[in-house]
Amino acid sequence: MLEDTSFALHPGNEQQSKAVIYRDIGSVKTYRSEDNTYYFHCENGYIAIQFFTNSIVRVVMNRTNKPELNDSYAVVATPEKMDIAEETSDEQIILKTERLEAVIQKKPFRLTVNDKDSNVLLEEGERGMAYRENGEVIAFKKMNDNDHFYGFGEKSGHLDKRGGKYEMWNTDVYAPHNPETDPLYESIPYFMTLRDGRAHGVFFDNTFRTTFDMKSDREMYSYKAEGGQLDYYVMAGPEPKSVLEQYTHLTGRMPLPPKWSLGYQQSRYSYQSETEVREVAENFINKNIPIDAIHLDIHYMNGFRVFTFDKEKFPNPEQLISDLREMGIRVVPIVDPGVKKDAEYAVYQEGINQDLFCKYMEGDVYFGEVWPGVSAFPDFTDEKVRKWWGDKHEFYTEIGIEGIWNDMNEPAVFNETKTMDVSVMHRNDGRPAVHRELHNIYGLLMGQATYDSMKEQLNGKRPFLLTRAGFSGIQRYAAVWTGDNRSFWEHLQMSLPMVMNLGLSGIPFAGPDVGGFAHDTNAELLVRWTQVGAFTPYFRNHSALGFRYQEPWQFGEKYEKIIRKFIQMRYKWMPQLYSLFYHASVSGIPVMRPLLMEFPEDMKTYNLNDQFMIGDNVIIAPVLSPSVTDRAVYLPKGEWVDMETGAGYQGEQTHLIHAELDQLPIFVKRGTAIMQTEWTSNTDKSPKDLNLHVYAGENNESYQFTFYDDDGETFAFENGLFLRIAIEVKSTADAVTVNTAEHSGDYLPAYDKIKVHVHGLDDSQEVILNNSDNTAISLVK
Ligand code: MIG
Repeated sequence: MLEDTSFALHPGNEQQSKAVIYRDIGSVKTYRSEDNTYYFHCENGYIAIQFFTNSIVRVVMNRTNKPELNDSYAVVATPEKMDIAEETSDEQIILKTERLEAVIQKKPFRLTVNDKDSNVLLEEGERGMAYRENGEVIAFKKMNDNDHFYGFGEKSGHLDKRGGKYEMWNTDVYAPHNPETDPLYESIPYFMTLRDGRAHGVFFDNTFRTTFDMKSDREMYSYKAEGGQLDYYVMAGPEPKSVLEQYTHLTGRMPLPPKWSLGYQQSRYSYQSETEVREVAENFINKNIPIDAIHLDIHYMNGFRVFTFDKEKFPNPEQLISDLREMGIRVVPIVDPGVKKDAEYAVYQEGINQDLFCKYMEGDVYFGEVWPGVSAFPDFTDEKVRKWWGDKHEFYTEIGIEGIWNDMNEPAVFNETKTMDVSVMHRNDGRPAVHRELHNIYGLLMGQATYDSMKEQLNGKRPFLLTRAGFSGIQRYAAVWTGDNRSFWEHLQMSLPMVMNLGLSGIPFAGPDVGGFAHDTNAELLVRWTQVGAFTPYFRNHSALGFRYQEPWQFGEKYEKIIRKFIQMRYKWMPQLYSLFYHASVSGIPVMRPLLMEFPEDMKTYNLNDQFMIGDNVIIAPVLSPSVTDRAVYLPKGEWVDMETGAGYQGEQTHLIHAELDQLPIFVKRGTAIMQTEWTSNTDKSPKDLNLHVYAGENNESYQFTFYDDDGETFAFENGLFLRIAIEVKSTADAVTVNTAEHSGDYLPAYDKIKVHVHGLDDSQEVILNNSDNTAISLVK
């Protein structure tokens, strides 16, 4: 109790902070190379430097043995063949690829990584790579005055992570997410440094509890882990976008999600019966509010047993699901990992009889308390268990379910430590290891088990998975929602940098609970949050038991009307958003971007928390505070148009923008274009026409955007059933030219024309449309 009062700051508490003594790796004794890898035997341990691609180099320190290079859960790429130039002298060894160079000083071992022009990316000083006898491994790097840090996955606080200390240990945090609340549910031990317009990345591939200290020392930062190897990758950039491409080359990219998962989703902890779910669905239809999915939280189950339905409240789930499906709505049930200890429950019986649960070394099953009461936990580190768990999902897919929501997969357990006993011994596909080592990948492997099996079961349809916990690579399986936020304006504010940093961490499909999960939301907050949600990659309204319901109509006509407008707006933007999701799936470059991603030269964008971009030409500047109808908007280089008013604004300036409660400031860059359509009540319905909105400029620059579409629900696009149109816009003093020269793919959409709307045309400008000949789609003015 007293810890919550000023007593916590008792003057007697002050302690001299003792400097921790690390053992430095020491000088190089011998070294040799093998393919792309250089092995160094140093005085106090071993180091390997492995060139992965021309622009990615991996560094591994092992205290006692030759580094192990083949046991990552996160990395899916393999090293490429390349030429490495070597220069050696008594003092140093220089290794060069086309895009970067590693300079190794031998006495003691110190590593500098430079780009191809010898600009320093990562540099060691007095301290380098080191460890402690307790197993801790650490890397110290010089911090430049102009370094700004991003990424680190799901963190509270501001966009620029300089000056903070971040821990990776997947944790269920219901307590309010404050600026210093850390860690949260996801562990992405990765960051990007932006320095004077150039970017590089570091991925620390270690599943133990890791800590990134970007705060304690002004000249140095460090990253460390409680155990394992010091194993990290340096990505050369130099643009923020190329860092993302490099990082997702290593850890994989989001598969193209089904279109419906980009639509609006409604959730509640919990809709308690079929009747209630049907009512919610009907309300959306009757009120002309588009919707694509309704989520079922834990009350659908029989006593919270996974893979069951409560027979009284959900007597006919198959009927419910097919009826909703006819209305264009999918049902997404929650699946938690905990399996109730119940001798009469088949899933538990199978788990015990087939030996599938997490156990102690001595053979006892680990039990922990979660919703169903005392429960056992599948050991997802075992191939056999992943298969079993995945197969269990036939229970859902057989009745028409295409989306699953994984919660509590940190794993969360109701006890002091909030998780499983760290001494539980996981099977780990034949290389047993304790939970302390594998905790952070529990959610990732549950995701893998779920996604892979659903993909098999859905006969060619794309599955959708939503997860709370994850590790680097989770984007290969799931979208991420940011857990238990609250209905606070501060949490709306914080959701922007949080989702932007998730995007910078390779996870483009993310979003917060719109409206806030815990606490009672209010009309104004729900409206402003829905405006933001319409543009966050993942768009779901969810709220908690015991608090106000927050479906779009809960605050009366006036607010319902505004909320409807913005959910409909989401659907108008669907062609543009889907194209951006496609781009993210092939490049890793996120849909929702901080401005610094497009304007890395502009320091004003380095910590811009309250604005974001959709793609490379649209800036969203939402109102994020109560009673506010005017806000400052910073517009970077270029000329910008307010989409609603048509007013033009000069870039590299801050403008005061007015936005009533029913308005969301959106700016499009002149000389560019966006693809929209009329809204539909869900993504099943194909739009009749597409609308290409071109914003005339006079800059003589040409703008390119690849529009992408396909059937939205199968993998047929992998066999050529897609439509790709290279759109080119060029504005000069006397003409705006729109060209769709290049079409590819065999997908034939329901629409056959693209209406071109040119905004802000000058009297002296004419519009020239250059249609491609070989297309079923024509451009019309
Ligand atoms: O806190 O399943 O973050 O979205 O509604 C209880 C009940 C466990 C936590 C999730 C939340 C979900 C809730 N769950």
